[in-house]
Amino acid sequence: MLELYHAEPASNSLKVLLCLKEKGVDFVSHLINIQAFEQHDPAFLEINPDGQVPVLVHDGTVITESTVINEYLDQVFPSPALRPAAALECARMRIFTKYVDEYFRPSLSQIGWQLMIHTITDKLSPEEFAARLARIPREEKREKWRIAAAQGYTAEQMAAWRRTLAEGIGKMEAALAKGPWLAGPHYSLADISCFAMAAHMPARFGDIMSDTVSPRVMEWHRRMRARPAVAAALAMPSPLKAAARPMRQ
Ligand SMILES: N[C@@H](CCC(=O)N[C@@H](CS)C(=O)NCC(=O)O)C(=O)O
Repeated sequence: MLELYHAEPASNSLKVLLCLKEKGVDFVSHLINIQAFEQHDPAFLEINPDGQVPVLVHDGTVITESTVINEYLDQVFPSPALRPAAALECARMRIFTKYVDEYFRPSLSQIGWQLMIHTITDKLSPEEFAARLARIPREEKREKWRIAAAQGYTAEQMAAWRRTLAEGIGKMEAALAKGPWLAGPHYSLADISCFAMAAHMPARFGDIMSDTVSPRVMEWHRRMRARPAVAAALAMPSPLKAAARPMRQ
């Protein structure tokens, strides 16, 4: 049996949902509401002591890290293949998934955190917030929550993270000049990783991703959204949409 603990269909959770939907395998979905801090509940920490989603549980065995989960799924459910058979194309795929994990996703996450954290913390008293912070197992996550909720990040930090996003979109634009998909001729985990991060960027970062600045990426984005698996993943339940709280700019 496959079970996925995930948040709304965005970022790392969307990455694994896209892979599962592409494979067409059945799984039990456990929606973890990050806005309600459910990822730090003791019952969830027993599954993943890092207090993060997504988490795959396959026949009782826990697998963490979205990129690793997707490679695992591709090995266990080989059809349709999402890792190119050719060595060079597979290397290009991994360069994208590594770039997303090391640079693109952390930058997007820091910016997103700054913009949305007050929609969460405004509902809590300082004491309640301190109690929430104390439950976060990872030091760097505790710091991220604490700084964003208190003084916020500096304009220089925000600008540097935005530059990384622009750099990533630039890398995608360059790759799509050479082939229909990011790693080359075949749809792969590179497309899945990048789309999971860029899915909502045209609406929120129009200066970085638009028909004017990144026409090939936008055309790819439309092709991605037209895939039934992508539409199905994006249609998964979302506590954020349900709450429909505006982000602070
Ligand atoms: N490297 C991990 C990162 C996981 C991660 O940061 N997940 C976020 C959601 S996209 C999360 O659980 N955040 C809540 C928290 O850390 O409190 C992966 O790729 O799976």
